Formats: sequence, structure tokens, C-alpha cells
Amino acid sequence: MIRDLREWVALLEREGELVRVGAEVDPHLEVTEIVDRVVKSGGPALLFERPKGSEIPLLINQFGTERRMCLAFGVTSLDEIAARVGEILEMQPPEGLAAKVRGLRTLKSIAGSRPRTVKHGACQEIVLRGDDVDLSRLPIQTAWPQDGGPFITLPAVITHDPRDGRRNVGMYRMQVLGPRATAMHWQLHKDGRADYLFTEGRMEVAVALGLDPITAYSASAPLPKHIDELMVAGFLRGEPIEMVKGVTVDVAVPAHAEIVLEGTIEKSEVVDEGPFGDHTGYYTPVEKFPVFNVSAITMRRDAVYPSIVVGKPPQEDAWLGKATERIFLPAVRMTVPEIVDYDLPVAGAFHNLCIVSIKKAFPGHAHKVMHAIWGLGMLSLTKGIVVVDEHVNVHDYAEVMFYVGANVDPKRDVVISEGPLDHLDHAPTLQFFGGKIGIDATAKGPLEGTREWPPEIVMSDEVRELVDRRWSEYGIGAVPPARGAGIRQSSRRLLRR
Ligand SMILES: Cc1cc2nc3c(=O)[nH]c(=O)nc-3n(C[C@H](O)[C@H](O)[C@H](O)COP(=O)(O)O)c2cc1C
Ligand SMILES: [Mn+2]
Repeated sequence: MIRDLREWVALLEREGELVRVGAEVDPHLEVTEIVDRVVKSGGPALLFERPKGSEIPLLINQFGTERRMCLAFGVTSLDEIAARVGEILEMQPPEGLAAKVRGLRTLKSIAGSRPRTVKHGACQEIVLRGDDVDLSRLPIQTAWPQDGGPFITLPAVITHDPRDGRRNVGMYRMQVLGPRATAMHWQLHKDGRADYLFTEGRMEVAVALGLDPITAYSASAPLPKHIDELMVAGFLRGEPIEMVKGVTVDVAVPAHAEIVLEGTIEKSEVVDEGPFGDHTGYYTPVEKFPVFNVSAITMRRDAVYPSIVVGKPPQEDAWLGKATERIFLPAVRMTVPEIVDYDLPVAGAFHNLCIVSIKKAFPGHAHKVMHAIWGLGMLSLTKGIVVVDEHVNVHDYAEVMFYVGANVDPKRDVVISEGPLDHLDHAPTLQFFGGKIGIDATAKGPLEGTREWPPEIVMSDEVRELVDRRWSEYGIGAVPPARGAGIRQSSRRLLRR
């Protein structure tokens, strides 16, 4: 288990996954241009030791490859995490002693996931309050030329629902407005915003910066509102998160965080936020968002500040998204069991496109699944859905394109619907609400198609085996390796369980 950001940095370094940059580099644009090049070439995490204008080093690209994402979770494929989650979701009354023992162990691992309160936290080794609070001490990036200012981009924002006290943790960008204030970018559909809307007057908020990678990831996970992200992080880590009381707010904060911002948000105080170059690949325009007034900054000695750049995909956040895609597959299949697999292409910025394969069993089944996805958690914001048959590899976009071209009668198989859309989607005529497209690229049965559906071309197993056997005789050379690796193969493995 990786306890905190330091252990994570040390692990990355041991694994040859981190480069320390000793040269002075400007968090204003320059870091972005460097990281953009490094991310797009699958390069290492970067620790900028001398960010211009700050004493605090800046860590970026910690999540930027599949390998690092797997290292973060201590797995060899992201589907392993999904399998653990699936085990819990699919828990049946156990039969036999072995199953009972396994069941108890699973239950215990859930029970032991709740955050634990400790008396002292390293995150409070240094405490700055009142006039000593100065956000300009942190190397906060201005990522893109037309950004409205510097933005904190990798925070875990902790709030409580005033109705029942339940905790929520979310990753929401925070534009720096001055030494002691930021905006809080709580988009329309998010849990943090709901906590804010349910609060009358003033709410207390804590923001953790610099966490172990699983806890940082969990802040970005689209969990149902009543589920505490820190409990899920504890489960995924196999160890509960240790929490300590805030020094100026009644909000518990992760004891091992590098940096914590404590403060308050007044219901009525909003400010112009943006523009900001976001994962949509465009600048999101200026909009009103709440103001976060910082009452304290607490830090560890030799704190490290974590950052991330979003922009035109692929960027580092692609891998946070892929982790979510894999980890949530069992939950998706729990609700819609005919789903075999799905893929949210990185180029589709997560909500623009979802490819889903199904075990088709009746006419119109693909339509049923489209509507199910449009009604499912944050997937409901998906703009386009492509449905293929179970044998199609949803991660192989050429294969998917083949079936979209070959199996679709646009007049019959395209579903145009409408519904809620992502807060940041600039394309629809109205913000938040607009069109959806579903493409049914499955083979059509006699009750759907007007004519007989032809067989697909497949070589017989007999001849395949013959050629396998005789390959060396032909003198052609090595057999080309099977296409597609990583996610494709690992998801197949999961499905065979
Ligand atoms: C790098 C990064 C930045 C994000 N920035 C925002 C943001 O500014 N506002 C927002 O509402 N969601 C943002 N998100 C998405 C949320 O973190 C995500 O929807 C999460 O599930 C929110 O938590 P919640 O479901 O508890 O509201 C961001 C995600 C990532 C990975
Ligand atoms: Mn939540």
C-alpha cells in the first residue's frame, strides 16, 4: 500500500518512472508545453524542483501512462481492480465453508475501509492562518494562454451534506482569485455542488493536495452521492485513510496530505470563473461559481504540490478516465447485465462517445441498452453511443468502425434522442440539455431487418490450425503478433472469468 505522495514519488523513482527537473521552469505556460510533449509520448512523471516563483516543488504526469496507473493501484492490469469491486457487487449467500470464509474476508475488507481518525497529522507540520495565508507561495499553474489565471487542478475537495453529514470528495478545479481566495468549479451535476445548494449561509470546506495516488484518483470517481469517496479509497488501498481534524474548520482532512487548504464558502458569494482550457479541448467560457475563502494553509515540511494539465486529448487525465472506465464496469454490468464491455475513447473526452458490446437477445435490445446508459449515473451525460455485438472488441476502434459501416441502415438504426449533457459541452444549442445519438451496429434479427442477414466471413478452425501447424514450412517468417494489447487483452481475461 502506498501511504502518501512521498512513498508514491519514491516508488515512481525506483521504477524509472520519474524525472527530476532541476532547471528553473515557469508554472505559467512553460510547464504545460513540457508536459504536453511528455504525456503524448508516454513519458515519465516530472518533479519540477525549482518552479519559478515558489519554494515548493511541482509534481505532474504522475498518472500519465497505463503502467503508472497500474503501479498506483498495485496491479498488473486495471481489470484486476474491477475484479475486486465485482466480487463485492456480485456477492451471493455463500455455500460451503470456503465460500463463507472468503465472504467474511470480503465483508471485513469493506468494514475496515472507513477512514480512521488520528490525533496528529503530518499535513499540519506547518500551519499558516489569517494574513499568513498566501496561495502565491504554491507553484500553481496557468496552463493555457487564454486561461483566466492560475488554477489548482488536482485537488480533493471535501464537503459534507448538511442534511445528514455525509462526506463527499471531488476533484474540481479552483481558480486563484487572490492570496486567500479561489473559485470553486462545482459543475451542475456534481455532488459538491449539491452539498453547496443544500447549505444555507456558510459551509466549511477542506481541500487536500498531494495524496497517495488511489485517494487522489477516488476524488475523480463518479460515485453515487451517498458513497464516501474516502471509504472507497480505503477499500481500494486495502488500508483506511487516516484523518485529522482541520485547524480552522470542522472538517476532517487526510493526515498524510502534502498541503491542505481550509476555508469557507458563502452561499451567496459567486464570482466570474474562467476561461479555462479544459479536457473538451476548448476554453470553457466565464461563468459564475462560488468563492472559496481560505482560512488556513497547512503543510508538511518539504511539501510537494501536485498538478495536472487538461486540454486537447490525450492528456494525463485520460488515464484517470480509463481507470474509472475499468473499475466501474462491474457496477455497470450489475445494472445492465447484457453489457459485455464498454469503451469511452479518450479522443471523445469521456462523455462524447461510448462504445458498448452486448449479448443481444431480442429485437430492439441495442435501443434498450442505449436508453439504460442514458439513465445511468454520470454515463447519462454521454452524447453518442455505439452498440455492437458481444464478439466485437469495443477497444479496437477499426473493428467497431467496420460494424458501424457494415451493419447500419442509418434510417433504421440511428436513434436520435435528447437529454442532459455535460456542463462543459459547447456544441448543444442550450447549455446542459440537447441531442443524443445512438447507433445500433449489431446484427439485425429477422424481426428487425427487412431481409435475411448474411453470414460473416470467418475461416474454419480446421484450416486455421492447419496453417498454424505448417507455418514454418512456408518460409514467410514470424507470424505477425495478435493486434491490440493492454486493455483489450485484459478485458477479455476478465470476461472469461
Ligand atoms: C483533472 C480533473 C479535473 C476535473 N475538474 C473538474 C471541475 O473543475 N469541475 C467539476 O465539476 N468536475 C471536474 N472533474 C470531474 C470530477 O472530479 C468528477 O466528476 C467527480 O466524480 C466529481 O466528484 P463528485 O461525483 O463527488 O461530485 C475533474 C476531473 C479530473 C480528473
Ligand atoms: Mn461524490
